[in-house]
Amino acid sequence: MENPFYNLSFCLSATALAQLPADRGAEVAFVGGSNAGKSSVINTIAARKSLARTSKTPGRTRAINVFVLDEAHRLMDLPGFGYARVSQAMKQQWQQTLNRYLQCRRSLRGLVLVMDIRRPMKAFDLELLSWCRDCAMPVHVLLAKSDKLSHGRAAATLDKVGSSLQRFGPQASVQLFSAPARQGVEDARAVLCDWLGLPRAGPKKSPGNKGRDPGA
Ligand SMILES: Nc1nc2c(ncn2[C@@H]2O[C@H](COP(=O)(O)OP(=O)(O)O)[C@@H](O)[C@H]2O)c(=O)[nH]1
Ligand SMILES: [Mg+2]
Repeated sequence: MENPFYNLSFCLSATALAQLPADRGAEVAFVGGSNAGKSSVINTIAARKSLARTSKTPGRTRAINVFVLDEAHRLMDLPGFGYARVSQAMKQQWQQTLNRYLQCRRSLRGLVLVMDIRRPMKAFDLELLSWCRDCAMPVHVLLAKSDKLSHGRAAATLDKVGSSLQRFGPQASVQLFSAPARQGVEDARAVLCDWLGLPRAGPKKSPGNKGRDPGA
């Protein structure tokens, strides 16, 4: 079946919430530390090379990049947290913008939390997971760059993160992901399709998933 995300297109870069598209339909937000691999995940899910810009320099993105499938379905690439080389005041302003986005956006259906598999569950990640638990927001963790570890170490990290996720509620799940190896792409698409209310493409089984059955 056709990949429903192939038709994603860049819509706009918002530096303030007022610039976002009208709060209607359904959207999924991608969050995570700078350089974790968010843009690469979006490109891989869309099967497009440079839809979202990928960077070797952490902290470049200072805007919410909005990608649209159609009027009612969007993916939001949120600015990286953590290492952005900006002033303290600007960081605080961003934090407020993001908090407001997370708290007020009614079309937000779930968060994809991207972590570099070599540095998972940082302070920011834990904070976000707690927030998701407290407001019952679905969150799907991608342990990105899984190709950077051996299969054994990647599997062990998946198990470990899967167990730690249990205290963050039943709406939290995790899988491995690699952009160059195309690992976990179908599983990630299936989660997005479920959240966005789109028909799924591709196979239904998902051996790499822990904590949530996307077939349920
Ligand atoms: N080996 C490997 N490198 C990756 C992967 N995903 C991203 N990268 C690299 O990590 C860096 C940051 O990726 P990017 O997608 O820009 O991260 P973002 O800041 O979270 O959007 C870039 O140099 C990417 O090429 C992956 O799955 N495997
Ligand atoms: Mg990026």
